[in-house]
Amino acid sequence: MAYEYILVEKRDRVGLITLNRPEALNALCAGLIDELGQAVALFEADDEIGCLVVTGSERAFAAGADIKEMIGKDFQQVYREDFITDDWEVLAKTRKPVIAAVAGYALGGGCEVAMMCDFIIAAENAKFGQPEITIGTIPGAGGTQRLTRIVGKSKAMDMCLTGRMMDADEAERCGLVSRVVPVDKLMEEAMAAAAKIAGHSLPVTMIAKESVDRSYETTLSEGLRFERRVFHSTFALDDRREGMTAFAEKRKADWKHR
Ligand code: CO8
Repeated sequence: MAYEYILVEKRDRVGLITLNRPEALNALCAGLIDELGQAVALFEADDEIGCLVVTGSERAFAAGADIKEMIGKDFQQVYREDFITDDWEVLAKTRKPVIAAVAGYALGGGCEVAMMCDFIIAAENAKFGQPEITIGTIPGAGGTQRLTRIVGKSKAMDMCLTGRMMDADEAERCGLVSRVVPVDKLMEEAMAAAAKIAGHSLPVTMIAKESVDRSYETTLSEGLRFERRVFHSTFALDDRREGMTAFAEKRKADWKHR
């Protein structure tokens, strides 16, 4: 499929999506979001893919929603359109794991898209921020909600009210990113992590992701109950028997479901 704003590639069992609108620092125009949704849906349905990676350029993961596209909109229009429709949530809804590999700016909607992924690997030059307040609005795709759950109230308030950027080290300290690597190692690290994930049993991987995600939506006791039930459900899979047998026989597991 030919895309205008993204590049899409399959490497082994990893689906790589590169945001590719360099003239606007990958600002997330409607066309880009639409294409991102299409690419994610195709990888989600593709049995040869076990993990996705979303990245941008060395200069920018994405500098936010496209401000120029938003200038002319009024309340009536954004409300009726439910602007930032479900198209924007496509990464958050994907059942296969998604890694965000972030170099450069991840601002506004860019930071929000990164947070929709399952975890973020950042290059040393990454800069995260929710600068919407500086252009007279507020985050609209998770910047006040996901960010607060990830980094806590104080840091989220700081980011959303001042509009300042945080660098990769600060992002790692507060748990926004899982690892920080040199810029020239970002893709190697992200693709290796994705390949490792894609090398596991796919249903077990999806169950693990669903269980972690559940912790954001429920109480601890309900979450623990959910975890135990889905843990039990892995015992219905050939892959659970194969994984444990392979360990006992000191050999590599030969997964049936990938
Ligand atoms: N939208 C549109 N164009 C942009 C954006 C953007 N968010 N960011 C950068 N660009 C464009 C610039 O206009 C410029 O284009 P041109 O060359 O035609 O003038 C080009 O990209 C390069 O940018 P700069 O010249 O500004 O580059 P600098 O290196 O000087 O600065 C910055 C880089 C600091 C990243 C700067 O570009 C900047 O501040 N960008 C805007 C950041 C921002 O405010 N982002 C938040 C946007 S609002 C938002 O995301 C709300 C999300 C709500 C959910 C989604 C709803 C759809």
